[in-house]
Amino acid sequence: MSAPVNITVGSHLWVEDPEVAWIDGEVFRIDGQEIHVKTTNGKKVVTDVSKVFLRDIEAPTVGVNDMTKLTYVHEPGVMQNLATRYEHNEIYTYAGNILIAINPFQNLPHLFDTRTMERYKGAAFGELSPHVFAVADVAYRSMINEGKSNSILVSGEGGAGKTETTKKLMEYLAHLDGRSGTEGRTVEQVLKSNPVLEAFGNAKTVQNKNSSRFGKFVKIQFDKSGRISGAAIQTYLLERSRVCQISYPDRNYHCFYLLCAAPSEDIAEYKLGSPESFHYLNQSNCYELDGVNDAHEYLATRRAMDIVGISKQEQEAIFRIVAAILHLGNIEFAKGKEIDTSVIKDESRFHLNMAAELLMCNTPGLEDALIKRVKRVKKGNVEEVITKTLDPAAAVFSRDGLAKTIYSRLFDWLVDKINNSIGQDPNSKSVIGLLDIYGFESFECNSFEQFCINFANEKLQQHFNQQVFKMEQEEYTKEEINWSYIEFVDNQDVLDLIEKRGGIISHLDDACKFPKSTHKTFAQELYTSFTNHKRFSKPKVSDTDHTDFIISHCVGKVTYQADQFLNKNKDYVVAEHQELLTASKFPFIASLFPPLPEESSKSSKFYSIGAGFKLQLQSLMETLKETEPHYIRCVKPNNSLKPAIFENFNVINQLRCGSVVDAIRISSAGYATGRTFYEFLERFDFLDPEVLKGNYDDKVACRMILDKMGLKGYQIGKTKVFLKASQMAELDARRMKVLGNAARTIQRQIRSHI
Ligand code: AOV
Ligand code: MG
Repeated sequence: MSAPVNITVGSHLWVEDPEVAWIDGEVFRIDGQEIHVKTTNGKKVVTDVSKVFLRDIEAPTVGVNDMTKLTYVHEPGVMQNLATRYEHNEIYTYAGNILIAINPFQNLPHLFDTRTMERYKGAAFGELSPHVFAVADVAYRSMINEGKSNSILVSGEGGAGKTETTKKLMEYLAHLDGRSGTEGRTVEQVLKSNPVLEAFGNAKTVQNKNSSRFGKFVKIQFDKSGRISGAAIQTYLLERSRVCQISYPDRNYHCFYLLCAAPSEDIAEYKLGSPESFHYLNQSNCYELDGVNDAHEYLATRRAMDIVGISKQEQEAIFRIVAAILHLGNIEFAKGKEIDTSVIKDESRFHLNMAAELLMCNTPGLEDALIKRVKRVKKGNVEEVITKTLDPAAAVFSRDGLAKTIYSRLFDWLVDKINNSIGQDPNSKSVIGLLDIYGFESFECNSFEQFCINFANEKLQQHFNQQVFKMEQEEYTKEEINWSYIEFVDNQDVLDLIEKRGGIISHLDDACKFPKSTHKTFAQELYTSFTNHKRFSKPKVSDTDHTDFIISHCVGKVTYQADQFLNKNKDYVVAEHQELLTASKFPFIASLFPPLPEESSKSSKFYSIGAGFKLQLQSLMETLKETEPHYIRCVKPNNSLKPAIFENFNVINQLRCGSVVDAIRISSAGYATGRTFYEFLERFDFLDPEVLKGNYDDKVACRMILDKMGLKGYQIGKTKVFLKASQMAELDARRMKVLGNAARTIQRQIRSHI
């Protein structure tokens, strides 16, 4: 095969480059399959014809704001376009209906001020520069006009800007509501729920100094007049291990540091010291965040709590618990006199007392709950109670378990409280859902948390694929319109590997239920079950003790360490901990641990976190399927988290994972809307008086209207009319014009009657 006819000597091309990913150059020789290119950085490259892409030399120097308008849709073209725009601080670009948002890593206030919001209000999509506000506006209009719930799904890797983007969306929707102060209380509460949840659910990670460690789906409800009338926040799987275990350069949850920077009376009351003095914080010697004043944030969080309806008394209770957890973490254990037992070290008795005092449970009770386990053994008809003392390692495990349980109950309480306080509107039929989950993560050490986070991202990616590629193309086939199929990377196989019966979660649950299982037997099970699975592999290490496994995610390979999987998948509260906290004299704590039914209180029952998470995600996907989705794809331009640095390889990888180039291809080739003949006529029949007069077949009538409007390139399927976005916009504009004229005529008639 020789070079395609459209490549000749003198053609401008993109060729692969080890430093900048893609570089442009000019062809100076063609030898059959071989293309010789002189690149702009002075190199001469010989490459295969299948590896080059044509470059549009007439492309605008400032880039295009919708990449479906690119002359050639391919990876280097898309990369170049985004890079050029980013250089000009144009962080938003459309890929058809999808918004690509590149993290600016700097404040661009003019981009988000009230004036800008006003400009986007009601503006036709695509009329103004690409923006999150435009996406929110489309979702809002579509909800109002079509009476259908909409959702905006924000995705991207850790630190790409999802949470910030979601906040901008909320601010815009709040702006559309137009009320403030006491009149706009619900709106204020929805907005202020963010800082409260972030204080307790966000933390610094390698990727992001304000990383969300929980997923969040906020349903904002609107009343008939289009005003915000309620909201419901659903959260997903908070990372619990962080409460007890962190390593440099991470931090624990923000609230711990905020409390350590509280006014002196609070510090004195809770007997706190600097973060350095607490084990749960000093495992990483990162304490401060650049540009963040914890003392200031503490007060700001308190104010936000006031607004979301958390009373002063409840706030005291919350921070008292946070303090108790810090003291709990400082309780240390030494070997006891008897073999395999432990005692609390004398020097940490102060913290034991403080933790007991703050949790309002008696000190010996707390001590026992930490180091003793009671077993009931049946001997014939007699039940014997055996008390066993834990060894120091098990006691530490028990202490950390208690801290994590308390913290996660506290977090759930906060979410419930905020939901109750904002309130849900039972009459609302119009909802905009905003999804902001944790982004894909691949660290040096990846454990069960990363497994769940990445699983959630795969689910979301599948939803995107289904909406953008599968369903759309299936519809074209069904309607028998002319169409050449666009391939995309389906991730169904990764999801099967993780969540199907017989998949990783099933194996994990089996291992958790079977007392003799260890992480080694679990890993072995995985190795034998998935030997030939395309998405699964075992690292090549000679060490037989190794229990790592690799999943080939859509973002690339992630190596997971299996050693904590079993522990972390078990969601149970140790019976002794439950008893201790249920009996607390502190009503707030006792309410977090309501007594269990008699049966289950005796044993520490196991619930699978993995299986629970899977169900939560399934239900989220069901909810999303009922909505009209809008997608925002956040991109992290560099790993140094600095402005104005655009790392080509980094960006390309994110574009690949998000199937961005394919999505542009399908939007440029595909149709934005497919409406049934009936729906189409209902909306547009009056554009052609001829149609109104005659008794035409629906299909014929649709064609008559489209021809009369002079539209070309539309397609008529078996039951639907397919239009490009610009054609739909054109028809709508005509419709509004005709309707506007009609309204003016009526007004004139009314006036002349008065
Ligand atoms: P994420 O939500 O996608 O990560 P964030 O929304 O927290 O990422 O953004 C990370 C950081 O990038 C923020 O703290 C800001 O410093 C900066 N940033 C993002 N968007 C903007 C913007 N529009 N303007 C200015 N700065 C921005 V994670 O939660 O880690 O997946 O789990
Ligand atoms: Mg986030």
